[in-house]
Amino acid sequence: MQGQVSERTGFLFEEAWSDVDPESARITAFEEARQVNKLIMIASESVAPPAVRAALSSVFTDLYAEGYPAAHTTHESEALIGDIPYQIAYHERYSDRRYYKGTEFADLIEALAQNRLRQLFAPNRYSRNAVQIGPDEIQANVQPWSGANANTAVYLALLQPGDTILGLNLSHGGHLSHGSPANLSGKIYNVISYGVSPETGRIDYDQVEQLAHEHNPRMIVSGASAYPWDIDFARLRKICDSLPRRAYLLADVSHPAGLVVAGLFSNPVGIADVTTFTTHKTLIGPRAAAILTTNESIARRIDRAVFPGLQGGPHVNTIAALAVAFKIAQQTEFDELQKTIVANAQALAETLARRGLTIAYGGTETHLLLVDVRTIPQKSGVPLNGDVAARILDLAGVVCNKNTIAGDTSANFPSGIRLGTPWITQRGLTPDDMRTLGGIIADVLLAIETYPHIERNEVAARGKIAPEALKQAQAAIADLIRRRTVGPPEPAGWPEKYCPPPEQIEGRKLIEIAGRRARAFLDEATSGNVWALDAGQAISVSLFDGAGRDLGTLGILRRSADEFGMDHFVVASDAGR
Ligand code: DSN
Repeated sequence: MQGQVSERTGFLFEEAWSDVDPESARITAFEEARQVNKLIMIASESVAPPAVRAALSSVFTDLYAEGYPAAHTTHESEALIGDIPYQIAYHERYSDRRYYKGTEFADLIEALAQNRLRQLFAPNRYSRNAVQIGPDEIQANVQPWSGANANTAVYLALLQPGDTILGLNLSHGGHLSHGSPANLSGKIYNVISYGVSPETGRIDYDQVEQLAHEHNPRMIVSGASAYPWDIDFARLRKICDSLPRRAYLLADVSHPAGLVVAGLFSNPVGIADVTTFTTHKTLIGPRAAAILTTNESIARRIDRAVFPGLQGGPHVNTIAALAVAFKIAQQTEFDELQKTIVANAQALAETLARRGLTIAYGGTETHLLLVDVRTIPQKSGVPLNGDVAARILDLAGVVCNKNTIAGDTSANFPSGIRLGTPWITQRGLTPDDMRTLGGIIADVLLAIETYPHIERNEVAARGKIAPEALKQAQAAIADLIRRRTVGPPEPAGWPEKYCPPPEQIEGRKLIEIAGRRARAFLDEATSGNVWALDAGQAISVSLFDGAGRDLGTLGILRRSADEFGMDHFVVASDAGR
């Protein structure tokens, strides 16, 4: 049936995904199972609701729509945007600002997304915000493909190459696109970094002020990727305004955007010249970004910088998904979700601190926290690093990322791990569950033993955990997921997902061990000279545990290498061991 013209539509390639491409469908099914069977605590990730995903795979993916919607639609009410006879009559008479025809509905979907976004971020939604700005005073661009693009477009709109910008140091929780030397922003502009005060664990606003007066930046970039506190945009605004040549203030609220919408994080709109954010973190939308400003002239420059300055055609399907996500974010349940996200992060931080772990920056008032794993005492004297900690937590069923914290010099082996609560809160976990989860995470982190390993003439810190401790944590996570989370049922085939269970022959378990390092592994792990085995040969070896206790004998048979050149061995062991 593959490649045949469909009788239904007359198109080619109309088969189901798993028929047209079983390989990619299978990989995706495993990813689906992973998302159900692990607790995902990557602070920048969340679950896009099915309606958002449906919009992403809608027919809007088929379009080119370079340009922007007709000017009149961008400030019309939602009811008028949805008045199709009126809109089409208008379009037929005046057309629009796009370079291609066929974009009349793309115009409407983009206008809808812009309209909803302006409503969501109007600071006067919440009385706690000092600035009173209504939706009509906000200009929104919803075309950036992602966060780094949004920030780059703002730089392109407002700066000249070589201009000085002030941004939060990457290792203190800043973002690549805020002036890291590895990013375009760090190559084109003269970057001065500010940091977090070791005394307060908060951004050192006095240092920002002092650096600003010393270097006269054209822009102060605020916002962070791995920093747990609210940001004082008003103070930064004052610093910008106090300079001889008033600096622009950019607020990148990618991480807390959902919290801003729910009134749980300061809203920079109307204080900062420009606000940027991604839409797939706490905002639980599709992978994309948006730019807001209350200044019309800046808005025009930003529109030109996004297109044609930086990007070509917008991803209209993503814009449709943004419209859906912004509708979802208008609901009171969304505000409740954001409140629980923060309460969960705080309960988790408290639990971990009670178990003696060091919470970097002293706590959290947002959706994320950082644990300084280097401070966990180690018998070997080799400090634990975030890379090893995150890898072992992943094996236990908790997915997080290694992260630099203030004072770190290596991004590969930083001192911290970052834990975020959006995804697990969406799955229904509560602050009570955080106490259980915090206990499991602490058990794992405290059970890791480091050891030194020589790598390229340097001592690298490796880590290991006793199998019993790991198994206990895996079982506790699985139990928590089963008992306490909502979401799709466990997909079939899990947990025998990656490899089949061992075969049994005459009371012995047969385990296949294969791969590039299979030979080195078996040689290292057992008493036999596995290197000397030819294909078809077998030996009997002994196996010892960490304390040198004899675990019994194993038979090892070397098989022929497979088509990829990987070694294959069959290991026969006593069942039950
Ligand atoms: N990489 C994202 C994060 O995890 O914070 C930011 O772009």
